[in-house]
Amino acid sequence: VHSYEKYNDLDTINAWSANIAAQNPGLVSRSQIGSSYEGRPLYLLKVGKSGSNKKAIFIDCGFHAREWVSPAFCQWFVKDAVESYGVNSQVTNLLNNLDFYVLPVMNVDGYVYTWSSNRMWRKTRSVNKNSSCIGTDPNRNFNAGWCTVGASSRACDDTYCGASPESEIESKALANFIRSNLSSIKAYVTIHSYSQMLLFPYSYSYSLAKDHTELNNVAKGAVSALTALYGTKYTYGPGGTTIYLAAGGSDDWAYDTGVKYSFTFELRDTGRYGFTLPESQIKPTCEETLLAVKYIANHVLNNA
Ligand code: 0X9
Ligand code: ZN
Repeated sequence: VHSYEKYNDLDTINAWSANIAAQNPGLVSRSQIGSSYEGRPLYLLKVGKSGSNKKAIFIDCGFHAREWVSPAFCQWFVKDAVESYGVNSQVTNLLNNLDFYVLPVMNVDGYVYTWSSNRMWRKTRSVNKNSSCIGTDPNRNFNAGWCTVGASSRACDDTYCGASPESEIESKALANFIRSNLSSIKAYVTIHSYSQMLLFPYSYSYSLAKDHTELNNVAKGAVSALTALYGTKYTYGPGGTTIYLAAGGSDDWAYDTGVKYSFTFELRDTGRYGFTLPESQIKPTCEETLLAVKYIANHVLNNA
């Protein structure tokens, strides 16, 4: 049975997404942007009041299979939208004027594998040529300095970049969707854990993004909104200097493809529990993160 304050398995998340779309027809719709390597559907929710020429924000969760609080956030985000629309003026304004595309679990095969076999699995579950090792790191698989730094060309490694950019069917589906909707998508937000950081381009080099000053200011405001709720400390800045150099990430790819407001969240915690964040922390983590995402969304609405 689905709960926003528990970790839900993929079947439960898929049933939830069908349900929340069915129960909120004027606000939420579900489509499929592709299928995973093992043949599972990649469902995408579109959240917003229908209107013409709306700007959109793309949010994904569950790139890395073991980062369970990430899909929990995507579910929480949609719940907050449907419960707050018409009740909270900020949310109502955001949903009247923006569409949010929410991909609750990007790496569905990996997520299922963390439930069935290995809680610490990170990568996809695709078979690699000339290796018995399975999977590619989906966040090393995008065409942004691909496999030049902070990524491995060895299939057995956790940061394997894959045979080529978008070799993974899940990366390709995501990239194709964003390419097809580039005229409306003004922001890209990808949710990971853990480290309590808000990152923006670049991570494939130390070069400053052309929009560095604005992105830094947005990140600063978003982090201060987040911290205001429970005092959770976040650092922010370009990925390369704030966490580490790592090429092939979806954030850098989205930015270089033309999505100016491109951010990676690393949610709680800083290592005490790490990927196995207790369920008791789902609610506070999601509530504080929501404030940061809404801060970014307001900036996009007013500036993009
Ligand atoms: O290494 C990653 O992919 C992310 N950290 S995690 O611990 N969740 O694996 C950070 C991604 C930052 N962005 C890029 N490297 N492009
Ligand atoms: Zn991650």
